[in-house]
This record gives sequence, C-alpha cells and structure tokens, in this order.
Amino acid sequence: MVLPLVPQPASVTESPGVLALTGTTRIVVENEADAAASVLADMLADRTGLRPSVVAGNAEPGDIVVRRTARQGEDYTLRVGDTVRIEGAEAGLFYGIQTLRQLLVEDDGWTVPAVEIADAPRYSYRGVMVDAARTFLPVDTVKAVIDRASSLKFNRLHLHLTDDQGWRLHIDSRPLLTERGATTAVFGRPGGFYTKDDFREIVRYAAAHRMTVVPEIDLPGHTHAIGLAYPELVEAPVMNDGLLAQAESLGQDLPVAGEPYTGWGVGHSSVKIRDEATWEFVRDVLTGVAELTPGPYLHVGGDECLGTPQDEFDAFIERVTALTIELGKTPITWHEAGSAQVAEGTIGQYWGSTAPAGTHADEARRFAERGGSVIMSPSNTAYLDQKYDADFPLGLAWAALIDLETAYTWEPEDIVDGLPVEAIAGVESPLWSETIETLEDIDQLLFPRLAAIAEVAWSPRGRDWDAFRTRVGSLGGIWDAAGWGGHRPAEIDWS
Ligand code: TNX
Repeated sequence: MVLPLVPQPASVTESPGVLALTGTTRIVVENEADAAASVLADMLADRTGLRPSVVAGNAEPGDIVVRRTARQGEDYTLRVGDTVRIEGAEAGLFYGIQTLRQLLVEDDGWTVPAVEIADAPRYSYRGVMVDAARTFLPVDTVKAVIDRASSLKFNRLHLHLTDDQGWRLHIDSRPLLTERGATTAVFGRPGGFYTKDDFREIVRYAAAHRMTVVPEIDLPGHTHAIGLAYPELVEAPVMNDGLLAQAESLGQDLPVAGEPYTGWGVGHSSVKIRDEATWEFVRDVLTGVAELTPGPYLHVGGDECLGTPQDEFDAFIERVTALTIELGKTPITWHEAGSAQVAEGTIGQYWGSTAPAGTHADEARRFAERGGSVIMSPSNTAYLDQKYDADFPLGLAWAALIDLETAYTWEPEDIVDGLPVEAIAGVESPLWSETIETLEDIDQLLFPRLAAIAEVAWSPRGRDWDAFRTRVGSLGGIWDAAGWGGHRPAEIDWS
C-alpha cells in the first residue's frame, strides 16, 4: 500500500501491521507538549470523532505519545508500533500531527499503519499568498486558508493588503486610507478592510497553526487607492502606449484620479517618489504595520511599475528597503526591485517564468549578491490564480495554464542560473483574487495544486510525479471530509 502522505516525508519505513485507535486510546504528554496535545486532540476529534483523554505519565500500548524535544526546529519523528509516538520541538510536533492525520484509515474502526517516519523540510520558507485587495477576504476566509495551508505544512501566510482597487488594513495615523480607500473592490465588488484587532486575530490564528504572517504594502505602484484618501501623494494615472493597449485588450475603463478603480489593469499608478510628504506617509504606514506584526518580515511590493522611470524606481526601492530595516523588519520585494541597490539582506520574490525572460534572472541574483535570498514563485507553475485548462471557469491565463502536473513538475534550483542554492529561501504560491469571490472559488484553485506546491517546498529534491499522483489521489477523501471542496482533475484516481 502506498501511504497517502503529502508532502512526502524525508524518510518513511513501513512495517507490517496496524495500530487501532479506540475509545480507550489516550494522549500521553511528555516534556511540556501540552499545546501539541490539544492540537492533536482537536485533530482526532475532527477526523475520527474520538476524544482521547490527555494525561501525563507512562504510556501503555495503544496510546499516542507527544514528546517535546529540547532542540528547536520543524523536524519531527513519528513511530507507529504498539503506540504512536511523535517527537519534535513545537513546530515539529505540529507537523507530525498533520502527518498522522493523513495516516488515519477508517475501516470498521480507525487504524494507523505501522511506520517509522523521520522528517524535516527542504526549505524554511513555505508560503501561500492571498490577495485581499482585489477582492476583500473576510477574516474567516483567511482563517480557512490557514487551515488548508497549514495542513500541508506551509509556514508563511503572505497577505497582499493594498492595491489599486482597495486599501485593506486600518492604519491609525492615516485613517482615511480605510475610510475612503476601502469602499469598493475589483468589478465593483463590495469593499472592506481589517481593523487592527482583525489583523491581530489573523496573526494569532496563523501562529497557532505555525504560520508567520507576512504583510504586504505594495509600493511605489499599485497605489491608486491611496489617491482616494490622500490625493496629494500620488501621480496622475500613467497612460503610456503599453498601458493604453493593456486597457484596450482588457476592454476596461481607464483609471481616473480620485475615483475608485474597479478594473484589473496593472502598472498605471505610483506615489510621488521625490516628494518628502510621500516618505512621511510611507514611514507612518510601515511603522503601523510593523507594530502589528510580530513576524520578522515586511513585504513592500515593487512589482509592475510600468510607468515609473527606472532611476526613480531604483531610488524608491533603495530607500524603502533601508527604511524597513530601520523599523526592525526584513524587507521582501517582488523581484523587479533587484534592479536597485536593495538594502543588505532584502529577500526577493521571483515571479517570472521557470525560463526567466529579459532582466528577471539578473534581478533575482541581485538579492543574493546583497546578502539576501530569493523566494521562488514562478508564475507559470506556482501561481494559484491561473486556470488549470482553457475551459476552467475561474482564474486568469496570462502566465500559463497550470494543470496539476505542471504545478508539481518544477525544480526551484533550476530556474535562475548562478543563484547559489543556499540563497533560495523557499517557495511561495500566490493566489491573486481578480476572479474569485467565495471560499468555494478559492478551494477550486487551491485543491489539488496547493498539495503539489507543498511537496515542492517540503520534500527532498528528486520528486516523482507518478508517485505523487497516487498519493494525492488518496487525500481527496480527507479534503472532502474536512469540507474542503476543490477541483478533482480527471487525470488523478480520487479513490
Ligand atoms: C500580476 S505577478 C501581478 C498581480 C496580478 C496578477 C494576476 C505580480 C507581482 N503582480 O498584480 O494580480 O498578475 O495574475
């Protein structure tokens, strides 16, 4: 039998036999693993309906033991013999529990196959991005994404909080941003924003699922919504030939200064880069976001400034990345910002193709040259907002049609020539929200591709598509039971 594990653990040794979980199964806590014990109890109740008691003391056959180890890290071991035994630091225990969830088999009662797993992630940065700007995503929807992503061992939640279509985070020192800049969304959908308490609640829920929130304030472009609140800080919408052609091909209205933008064109907006009032604003906003964010990262955008002169763009990037460091955070930018002298240690997020075009590879390498690293989000394999096939009702298709095999079959180290392996921080899958309105829509684009990306980010190099298609097929039942719908492409046997 192939164990239905995704992402595939680093080492799996199967033995004959199974362990039955019953009404008398207990959770035995060793060495202050109480937090993990309660995650485990909830997982078991949710998946099996069993409610084991949580006890300290000596384990007996049939028990599930969680033991916290002294060392830190995301690695764990899981042994199933006459007990189930999960060992790791807090993060490792969480991942061991996610693995156990996939091992549970319902067959008269619940059983777990005998196995020894020793597991650790390939990359320390394993991210999912959601775009709350184009379509506002309520807190509960964001939590639902956290449930799904953390079950596949993702550990970063990148929130795209601002864009031309709306500003989604309240900032005390700049209250008009959400008062005036959050009322609508793309295609005239309802607006919305996160209060500071909403944001704190997302951070708390994410942390409980071992995910670090990475807030993004997209600058200096993608800033039309700022102009609804503080018109003096933004340039008039840029309309060069390329942008006019874009608007025409999308069949959309042009952006108008001071009016909400409800199209999905990109690249026409910018803050006034040389104006000191802009820098007071940027400092206020980033200070506010940094104060709300316990995690080490602050994403400051830098993508698609299609009307901004290169020297101005570069000057902006140098200053904004330096400011982010001054505020105590590690800056992350989209890879275009690698044209500039980014501050030392800045992380670049590569969204070009797996075959880099133009200057993209140079820009990505710049982050490593400056002592930083790169997150791989190739748009033709890792973008969750692209269609599976031409007929798929949701999603865009500008980067590629991304079926499950395409989402799976790529190698982060083989994209940017000359980028040192140790400069690859990890992998992230962005979900832009132009075409999604509901959690059901999100699930359609996430499942099953999120499982493919999880494995790219977690499992050792040298993955095998045929083995993955068998394993992922047996997860459909778990997703269905959790109420996580999604797409079930016909090339997989969803047994
Ligand atoms: C490109 S890729 C974007 C987003 C859009 C997305 C739609 C990148 C850094 N920016 O602004 O939402 O395409 O697929």
